[in-house]
Amino acid sequence: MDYQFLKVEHNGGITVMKVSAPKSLNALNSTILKEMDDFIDHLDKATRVLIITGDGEKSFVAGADISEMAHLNEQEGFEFGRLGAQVFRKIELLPTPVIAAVNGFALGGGCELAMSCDIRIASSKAKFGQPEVGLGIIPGFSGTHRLPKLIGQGYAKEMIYTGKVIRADEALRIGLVNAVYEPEELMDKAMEMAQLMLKNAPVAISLAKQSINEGHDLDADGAIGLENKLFGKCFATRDQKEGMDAFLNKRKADFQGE
Ligand code: CO8
Repeated sequence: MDYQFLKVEHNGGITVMKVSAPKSLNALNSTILKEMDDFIDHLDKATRVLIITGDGEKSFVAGADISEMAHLNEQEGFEFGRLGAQVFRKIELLPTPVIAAVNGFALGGGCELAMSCDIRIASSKAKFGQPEVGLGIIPGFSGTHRLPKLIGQGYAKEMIYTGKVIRADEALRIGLVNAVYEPEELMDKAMEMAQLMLKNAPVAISLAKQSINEGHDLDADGAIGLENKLFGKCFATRDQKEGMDAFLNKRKADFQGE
């Protein structure tokens, strides 16, 4: 399907989705959020890794669209927030791994989009922040939930209360991103990481993702029990038979994702 604000490319099992609204530095309006929702719902079955990035050289996503939010009332604000939060939750729950390649501004809803992905890597020019309180609102696409989970309450509260914008090296230091690369290297590095994932068993990666995501919200016994159940499930897959047979016979595994 063709989208007005998303550019989608498929490359082997890797799909790249670029947010593309150059006039507003890729700020998210409700049309873009609905397009993303549709894109996630219809994600090509052949996709084994999704990379999300921003179009252009300056911005990943410069937040939710302030011109759209400016005149919302309480109910409309609630609904706009819910739309973004639901789309980002769908991204988080995708069975495939999702890499955010943060190529520039990741502010407000942009930082929240990156946080709904499994892994964030950034260009040295990227800038991160949750500047919402400066606009009289709070992070509304699940930033108050995900930021403290990722970087701890102290740093999250500092970022959210001050609204300050931090550089990529600071984002690396506090664990908001995994790695920082020169801007021209960023997409190659994202593809390289995706290629490493493609070598492995897709169902096992999905189950590992489920175990990490769901286990995080459980107590120790619950999380260990969940992992145990999902570990058992691996033995019902062909990929487990294939992976172990390949190892024992000193050949390369040919995983089918079954
Ligand atoms: N929304 C709408 N338009 C935007 C946005 C945005 N978030 N960001 C940039 N733009 C527009 C600018 O208005 C400008 O448009 P125009 O050319 O028509 O004047 C164009 O993009 C280029 O921007 P600048 O000229 O400002 O470019 P600079 O390089 O000078 O500055 C910045 C870049 C620093 C990124 C600056 O544009 C900026 O501060 N943008 C706003 C960043 C921001 O505050 N983001 C958070 C928004 S709030 C949010 O995301 C809340 C999420 C939860 C919502 C819950 C809903 C209830």
